[in-house]
Amino acid sequence: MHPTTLFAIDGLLTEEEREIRSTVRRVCDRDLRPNLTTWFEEGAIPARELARQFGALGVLGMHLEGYGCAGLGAVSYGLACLELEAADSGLRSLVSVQGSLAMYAIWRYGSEEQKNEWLPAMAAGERIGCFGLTEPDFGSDPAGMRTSAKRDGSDWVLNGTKMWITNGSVSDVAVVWAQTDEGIRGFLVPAGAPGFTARDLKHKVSLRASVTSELVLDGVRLPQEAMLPGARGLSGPLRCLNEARFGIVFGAMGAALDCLETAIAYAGEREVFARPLASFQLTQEKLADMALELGKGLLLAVHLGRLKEAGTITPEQVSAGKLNNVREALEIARTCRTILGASGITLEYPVIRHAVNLESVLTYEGTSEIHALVLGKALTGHAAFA
Ligand code: TGC
Ligand code: FAD
Repeated sequence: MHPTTLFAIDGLLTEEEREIRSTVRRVCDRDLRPNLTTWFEEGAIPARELARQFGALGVLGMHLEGYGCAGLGAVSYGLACLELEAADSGLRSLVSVQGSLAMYAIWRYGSEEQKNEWLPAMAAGERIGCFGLTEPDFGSDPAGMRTSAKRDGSDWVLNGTKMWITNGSVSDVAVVWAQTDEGIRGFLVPAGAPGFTARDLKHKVSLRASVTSELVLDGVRLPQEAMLPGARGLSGPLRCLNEARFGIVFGAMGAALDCLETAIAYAGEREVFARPLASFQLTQEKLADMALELGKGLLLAVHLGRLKEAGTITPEQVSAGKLNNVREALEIARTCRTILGASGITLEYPVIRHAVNLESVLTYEGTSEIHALVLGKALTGHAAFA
């Protein structure tokens, strides 16, 4: 029995949602899976080519309405994230940052001119965007950011450094959040703006099939029209994070599912003490526990997707999904790794790659500790962040 059959997940999906899932899976199998080991080992991906491919597939900003976006439901978007992350978290990252962070920020807060200039080309994957919130000294606490934007006549002048920025050096536009005398505001910084540089971060052990960069803004002069008019204060970027965190609720389960499928197949073929590994009680208990966590995580993901489609989902519910599903996916990846024994430490199987990728997923988009504190605040009424 396939692990998802146990919970009859497919019965919760519409025919269109199942079709979208199959289409994304087919493209992953045909075009992405054969290259994953090389991209991971070399720590390099053909980001432009992938963006165009994802654009043609229709997954970039697929949950947004208008401006060349498909306007599909949250569960469809989640299932696309699940299939992409079943291939590699880095590929889901490329798509989430483009659609849920950069495009969403422009879609939600941008002027009509900004939307028309950027969104259709970004949906097609012809232009890439990134989202610069984190700084070297301010990750979990973005309210303290030092990047500043100061008025100079009718222009703005930006100074500061953003760190750990996915898609940074391959982007045509960076959504940069900065302190102004009217609070935190968002700016669209085009690649090539004088004073703006992006440098890739090397020596990553996790999320190697993803571009991660430092952005430096050294007196970057921008016109008033570069500011996102609709975003004021920290809630601007945090609302974008809710979108990307939602995709991760599904995505993490994709990585977990790929690990579990691999471990079940391996345990069926591998003989130890003259019997298939799958026939031992300890192995079966591991598999049963993992199937339970996977099923519960998928049910939670679909439930949150339906709440999002109904427009009633809350940030705390997204935090609950991100915290639970990434934590459990990482646990599943580590346990599957034990089932594969020594083979589990090689890239011949996807399990160790998913496990090390999930370490990043546990940290970005709000660490597990931050999401626990969000839930703690909701449960007790006391904020324990500071
Ligand atoms: P706090 O005072 O609680 O809130 C400030 C304002 O923001 C509002 N707010 C939210 N709004 C929408 N959604 C949310 N999730 C929100 N959380 C808070 C809040 O109501 C308030 O609004 P207003 O109108 O009263 O001003 O803020 P705080 O400074 O105490 O911080 C709260 C905390 C710690 C939860 C927040 O700072 C946080 O979430 N920190 C984690 C930072 C984070 O997640 N960074 C991610 C960077 S992007 C990234 O990692 C991309 S990786 C992508 C990839 O490669 O896939
Ligand atoms: P810190 O905030 O320094 O946290 C260190 C530790 O302290 C963590 O365990 C944390 O949970 C804990 N901690 C912090 N505050 C508290 C507290 N109040 N109570 C208890 N424990 C606490 N950012 C972007 O803006 N855009 C991107 O595209 C992006 N992409 C990323 C890609 C990758 C591969 C990675 C790894 C990160 C990316 N990030 C991005 C940054 C990511 O969002 C931050 O790393 C994350 O928010 C945590 O910040 P930090 O690394 O500075 O850790």
